[in-house]
Amino acid sequence: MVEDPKRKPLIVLAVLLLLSSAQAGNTDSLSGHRCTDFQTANFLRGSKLKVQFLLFTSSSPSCGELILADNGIKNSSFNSSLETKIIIHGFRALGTKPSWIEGLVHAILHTSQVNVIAVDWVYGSTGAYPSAVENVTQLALSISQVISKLLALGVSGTSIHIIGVSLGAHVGGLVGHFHGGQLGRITGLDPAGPKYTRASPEERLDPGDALFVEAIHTDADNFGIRIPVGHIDYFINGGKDQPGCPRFISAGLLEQAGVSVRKLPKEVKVYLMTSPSAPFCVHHSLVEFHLQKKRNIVTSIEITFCSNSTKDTAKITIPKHQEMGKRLLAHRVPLCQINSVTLKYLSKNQFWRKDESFIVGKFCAAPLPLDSNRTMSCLPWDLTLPGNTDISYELPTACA
Ligand SMILES: *[C@@H]1O[C@H](CO)[C@@H](O)[C@H](O)[C@H]1NC(C)=O
Ligand SMILES: *[C@@H]1O[C@H](CO)[C@@H](O)[C@H](O)[C@H]1NC(C)=O
Ligand SMILES: *[C@@H]1O[C@H](CO)[C@@H](O)[C@H](O)[C@H]1NC(C)=O
Ligand SMILES: *[C@@H]1O[C@H](CO)[C@@H](O)[C@H](O)[C@H]1NC(C)=O
Ligand SMILES: CC(=O)N[C@H]1CO[C@H](CO)[C@@H](O)[C@@H]1O
Repeated sequence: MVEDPKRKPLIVLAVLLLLSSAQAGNTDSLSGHRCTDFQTANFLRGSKLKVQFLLFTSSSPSCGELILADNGIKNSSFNSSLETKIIIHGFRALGTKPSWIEGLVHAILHTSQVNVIAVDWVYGSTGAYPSAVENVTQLALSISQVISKLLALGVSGTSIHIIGVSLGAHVGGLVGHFHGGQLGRITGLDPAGPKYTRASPEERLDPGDALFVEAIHTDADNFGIRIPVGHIDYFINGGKDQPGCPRFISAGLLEQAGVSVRKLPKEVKVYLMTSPSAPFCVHHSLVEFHLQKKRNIVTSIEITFCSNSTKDTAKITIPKHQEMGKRLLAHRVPLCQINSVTLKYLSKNQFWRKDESFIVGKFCAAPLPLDSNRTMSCLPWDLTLPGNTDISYELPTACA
């Protein structure tokens, strides 16, 4: 191979950079081990996968402990009686460390006593998106090997939670697949769309990859996948562009999104909403309407939650030939402060086609996140809703 002389200075510079970053590692005073940071692959894109596993614990949340192959985990601060969260980043066009890693690690360690392992595959993830995708299988195998070592130490599979961002979400799916879908939980944060929307479930994140799989979609109109891939899929603000958006969803939210592994919901799409200004959070309830009789046209029902000072509305759409429709309703006060619900059947009376003048059915609601065994509360009778008329019911809930 003929070496391009113009590339030499670049390579020398890259080696110098690598050396200097290796020496820049500071030592953590608590545990005495050297802190390791993510690699930077600007000049050597696509060369080799070079995966690094960095362990973070609550005693040193800012100091990554490099887990070396072989005996690395045994001789580290890894605590096998705690749960383990494995963070996998996605495509890094410029080969740089993801800016959100530190924030996410800190947020997780702030709320819970766990082992956090950040997977650095910056090298394999640079350059062109398709070549990053080509590295995914090998990366997933490396991560699986580390997990197998954890399992050999007596760690239970259910205590492992993979958090994968974008392309990393599908890597998490593959890892879960390699472990027979028996790992505890996979959270896909904005699972990548390109090359995955039409992939088979084996190739992408799907509900079979762990006991509980959830996905949070925030960019479904661009790089994110549009199809549901988990047991629960949250489509934040419709899943596309975010209002005045915080760049990342806080691990607090992740914890709260937890739904019991014991009683898995069927695959649900949840459209999650945030308010455009801090503190971003609103309260959410799942609202459902069950028709007494299926209809051969689409049925739309407007639901409004009223408190003393607020009114918040969502529209339930029941597809034709189906019995039930559900929707996420975002409300500004907790459900216990909602004192009535107004239902309005939006009938489309057109002179050439007369819609039925009323529908009969049942209304149910539950605050989110669902508790382990929280079931929906339903209004205890069949409701008759005339077309385009507000019908209000008291909700006898009170704050505990
Ligand atoms: C174990 O870790 C300690 C401190 O991090 C280090 O000094 C020691 O050499 C390691 N032992 C082995 C066998 O790797
Ligand atoms: C591991 O975590 C458990 C539970 O928090 C704790 O009781 C124990 O002391 C930890 N072990 C070590 C070696 O830090
Ligand atoms: C709503 O108004 C009623 C009547 O004024 C009052 O009794 C109740 O405490 C208010 N509820 C809240 C949550 O403010
Ligand atoms: C949830 O289920 C457990 C055991 O199945 C039961 O003891 C508990 O009371 C239930 N909690 C609620 C809120 O229903
Ligand atoms: C380890 C490995 O498979 N690396 C590959 C990542 O993708 C680039 C681009 O396709 C390849 O050149 C590497 O060999």
